[in-house]
Amino acid sequence: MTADTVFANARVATLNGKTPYGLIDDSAVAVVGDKISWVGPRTAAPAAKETVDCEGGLITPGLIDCHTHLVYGGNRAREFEARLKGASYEEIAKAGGGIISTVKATRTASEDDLVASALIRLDRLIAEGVTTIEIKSGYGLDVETELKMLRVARRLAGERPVDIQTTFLGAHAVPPEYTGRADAYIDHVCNDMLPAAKAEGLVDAVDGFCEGVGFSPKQIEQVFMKARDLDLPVKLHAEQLSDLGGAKLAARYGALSADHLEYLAPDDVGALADAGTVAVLLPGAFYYLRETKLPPIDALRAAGVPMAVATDANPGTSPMTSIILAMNMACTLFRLTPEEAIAGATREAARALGLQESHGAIIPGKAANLAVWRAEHPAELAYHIGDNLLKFRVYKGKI
Ligand code: DI6
Ligand code: FE
Repeated sequence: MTADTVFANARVATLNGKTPYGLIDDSAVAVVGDKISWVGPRTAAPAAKETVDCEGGLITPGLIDCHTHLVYGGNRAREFEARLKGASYEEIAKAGGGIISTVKATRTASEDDLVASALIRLDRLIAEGVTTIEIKSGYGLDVETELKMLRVARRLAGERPVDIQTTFLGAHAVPPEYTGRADAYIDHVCNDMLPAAKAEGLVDAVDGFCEGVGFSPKQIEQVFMKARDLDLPVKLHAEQLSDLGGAKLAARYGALSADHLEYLAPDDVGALADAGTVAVLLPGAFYYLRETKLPPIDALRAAGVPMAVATDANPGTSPMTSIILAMNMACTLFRLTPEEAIAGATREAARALGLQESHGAIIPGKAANLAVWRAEHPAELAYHIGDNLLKFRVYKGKI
């Protein structure tokens, strides 16, 4: 069959999971409609209506940022100052700052304001070859604002050529009007907020913050049970600042992912492996909080837990909009190999979103979302600091 477009004169890192990077030298990728139809040696490429010369560049799957809080009002530069003067993230949260200060700014922002500020951040990710991004709610913490955030996130997909997955994070923090009544707030999340978001068709997955400054495993389990009733997959911010056993709970509910995991006990790694839950590593937050406890990478690797890498783009703990820097930090700070870091922002990130059948690798039948780089070897993508080697991006078959 004649292809619509062949991207030729390239080295292709298919990330097919079979050989290192799934690398094919002197190769081409063919596209029909919005799907990849063929990949292989250039000389065997099918006929095409159009051929694009990649000038010897490197083709990878379009990058996937599988954990972000991209939609929010305001910023937390003053909190950054306070932390540099010695206040801890948890102290600031307990004093009503932190997440709650972003909640206040997000509640007062209009939908258009939130779209405009998120687009600036989204454009930075797109400029680095990102073609799929997950965006969480969690700075509304009331029905109206949680729905507003999710609507804004969905609207972004109409503003730019990018796939957006939305995650409901009502259980992110206790809002001021529920101070001292966390259980009552969780009831509100389960009985009102999540059903309303689901009814509007705004939810692809359900997340929570299982932490001393967030919610207990028992409270998170209420939310997970509700998600199960509503037939929604779950994921969890687990073991970021302390070990409450969140990852085990997530695994018990067959979570798509458990995220952060700095304080994960090596004994709990097996539960993630058995459940097929992806470990999403967020080195930007580790760096920004000057954390010193490393996630148990060797144990995760040895158990065969899939590892994804994401920005955690958020105003408090990771004001970062570079997936390339996240891949670099995953190598320098967490000692991932460049191959693991790149798989972490493509194939394994797709798995963390439940999109492994359709996204994250250059395999016929998958979405024709590609990134073409001014690079000879994929390790170059994780090697630079502050350099962006992107030549161009292909989304649904189109440059
Ligand atoms: N963990 C994080 O790193 C972000 N949320 C979470 O549960 C931080 C959110 C914030 O501080 O605004
Ligand atoms: Fe997060």
